[in-house]
This record gives sequence, C-alpha cells and structure tokens, in this order.
Amino acid sequence: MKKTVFGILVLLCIGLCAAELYPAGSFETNSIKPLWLRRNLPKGANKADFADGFTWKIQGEKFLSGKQALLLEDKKEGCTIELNLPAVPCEAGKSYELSFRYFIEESNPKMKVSARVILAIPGQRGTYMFPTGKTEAGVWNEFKFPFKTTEAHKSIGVTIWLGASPCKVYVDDFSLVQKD
Ligand SMILES: [Ca+2]
Repeated sequence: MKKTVFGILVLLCIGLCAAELYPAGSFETNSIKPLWLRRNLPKGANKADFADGFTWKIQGEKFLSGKQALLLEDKKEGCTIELNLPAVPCEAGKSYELSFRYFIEESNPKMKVSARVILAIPGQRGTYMFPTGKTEAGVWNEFKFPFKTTEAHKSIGVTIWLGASPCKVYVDDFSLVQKD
C-alpha cells in the first residue's frame, strides 16, 4: 500500500513538474505547428535547379510512438533540412531538455544531425549552444540535450539541421520540456 501511494505521488510530481513546451511532437495530428521547416540550398546554388526534390509529410508507415511520425526527404544533393521551433518564454534557473528520435532511412557520407539552442537575453547576444547527434542509419537514434537557464535568460529558441541531402529521415517524439 505504501509503495502504491509513493508511486502515485512520484507520477503526480512528474506530471506536475515536467512541462512539455511542444505538445504536438509525436505528430499524431496532421499539423506540425508551431514547428516550421526550411530547406537550405548549397552555397551559390541556382534556385531554379532546386524547385523540387524536397518533401515532408506526417505519415503512418514508420513511427516510434502513437501511429504517426514526420517524414522528411530531400532528393537533391547538398541541401540541409532545417526544423525550427519558435522561441518560447523560459523560467530562470530551471532544467530543460530538448529531445527527439530520428530514423535515417537514406543518407550520404556527409550526413550530419545538429542543433542550435539559443537562450535569449534581451539587449545582448544570449547563450548559443550547438549539440550534435549520431548518424547511424536504420535505427531510431535518440537526440537528447539537457541544459539550464539562468536569471538572464528569457526565452529558448531551437533549430535542428539534417543533411546534407540526399536524405530520407523519419522524426518522432520531438520534445522541449521543462524538467523542474
Ligand atoms: Ca508519433
């Protein structure tokens, strides 16, 4: 009985203490908002040559949780797929964690998975962090980046880069969570 009560209290605390800042990250609805995507072309590229080749969709053929995941695909060479999470307000002196899972189905030897986390400070440059992830193909890789805010930080902005293309990557369980 004591164990059960303790278990319930622990679950309650996790539920109350951890705040998910991107609830749509399992891609179970047909919208990725407020996440938005951009395709970066190779330096000096002729835009007309890259009018097509990049697609994204929420699909149900391959996923990690629920029944759906985001599929990103770029068939042209040398592009980088960019995922942006608009800046969200943060609290001072708290622990946060950016995480997502990704399955690289097709890639080239130049494949990289990297991110930029900006902790903004009004009127100043802020804190910039650049974590990277594994590029193992054919498995659900885990990207996990814990960080802490200070009194000066007012918001968190996240950008993820996948590439260079050609590549085909499934993304699921995208999360930005306040841990305490
Ligand atoms: Ca999912």
